[in-house]
Amino acid sequence: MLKIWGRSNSVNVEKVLWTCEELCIPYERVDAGGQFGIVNTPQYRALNPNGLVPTVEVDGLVLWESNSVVRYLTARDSAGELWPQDPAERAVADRWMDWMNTVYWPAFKDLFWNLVRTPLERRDQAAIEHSHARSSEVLGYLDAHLSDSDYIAGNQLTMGDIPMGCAVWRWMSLPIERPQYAALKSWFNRLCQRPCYQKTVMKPLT
Ligand SMILES: N[C@@H](CCC(=O)N[C@@H](CS)C(=O)NCC(=O)O)C(=O)O
Repeated sequence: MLKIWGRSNSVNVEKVLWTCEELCIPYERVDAGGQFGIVNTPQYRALNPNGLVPTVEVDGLVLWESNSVVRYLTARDSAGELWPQDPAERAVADRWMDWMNTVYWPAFKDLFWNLVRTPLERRDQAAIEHSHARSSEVLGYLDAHLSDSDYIAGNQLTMGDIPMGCAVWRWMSLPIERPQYAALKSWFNRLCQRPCYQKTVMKPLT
């Protein structure tokens, strides 16, 4: 059975959990990272030298980097559906998956960490404001992209929706002002209809 190490409130772990649920892949999850530790033990580092979550054991492989795990599982079990067969369509999905890790999350993480995981008296107001402004700006790029299609890589859910779907739940749940991004909101509402998204992503922020 697929084994996932990672606390369930990690955005990167959620990507894998949501994918497993969409594909009906049975899994065992072990709490690791954050308050659960484990990630600095020699045994864990032997699996994942980064000491980060998620780490996944499946098919005799040890995988890490959440987007790579999502790509592996969808290519294995969902070619032509969650994993687009068409290289051009797949490139669009890949692009927004990479964009989540390299542009959106770096822009957003200070806002999230300060408002959700930092006591009031220790919050960095300048970092909050900068992160709020920057994440609002870059989400406008995704909103513009979504004005042409129901999902990130066309008119059905693909792996391309998974990383930003996990991230956008956080953006929509924070007590902040949000620009009126109509296409982004409609896409988010579509995700919220999905039982697997409800189960793995739509949780109180911690
Ligand atoms: N690029 C990696 C990033 C992994 C990562 O930063 N994971 C965070 C949780 S979202 C982590 O392990 N933080 C340390 C911890 O939880 O102890 C991926 O996509 O898997």
